[in-house]
Amino acid sequence: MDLARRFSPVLVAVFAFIAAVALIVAPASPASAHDALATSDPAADSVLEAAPEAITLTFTGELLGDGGANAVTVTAPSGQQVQSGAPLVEGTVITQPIAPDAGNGAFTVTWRVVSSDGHPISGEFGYLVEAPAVEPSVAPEEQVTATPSDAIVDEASATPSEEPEAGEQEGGFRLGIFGILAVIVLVAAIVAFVGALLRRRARRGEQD
Ligand SMILES: [Cu+2]
Repeated sequence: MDLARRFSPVLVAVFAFIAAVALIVAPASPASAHDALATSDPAADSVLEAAPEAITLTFTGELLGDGGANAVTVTAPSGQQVQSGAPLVEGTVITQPIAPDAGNGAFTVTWRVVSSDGHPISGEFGYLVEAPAVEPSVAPEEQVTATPSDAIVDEASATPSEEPEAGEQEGGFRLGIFGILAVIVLVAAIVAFVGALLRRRARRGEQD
């Protein structure tokens, strides 16, 4: 009993130190485990000679949820959304069919999916469709110069994806709280440890 009372502050200090280390290390791993878009078909900023039948996005981790939790919208140059039906989710891949008569021009793909760690991630990219005109009177060279590919680059850079930044901020804020907690626990651990040492030294002094 006396022994337990003497060593309990040391044990508390040791457990507090372990808890502090756990608090520092633990929140860092889920924050860095966010999945990302690995590849897409069509690729970002690509120029296509035919309108795609679907948008296929491949992520670095398995997607959670069904078509309701994960969404892909495709916006035509007119501003009209041309995605057709719900997306199909299979492991790391989500496929979103597109209406067949989407036409030419700069399209914007906006996606929002549930990462394998349960957090939503989102992003946006563009692609350009330059299908040859049906009329044979138009020269192919004219078509290329008539639709500058700069438009799609401007659109991609002008509308940065805000969602991932918000997620990073959230992660940073959470890390901040855990960091403060960890420092408090660490300080408490040091105080308890030093206190225990001083008490032991004082007792030894009494005995000598
Ligand atoms: Cu996450």
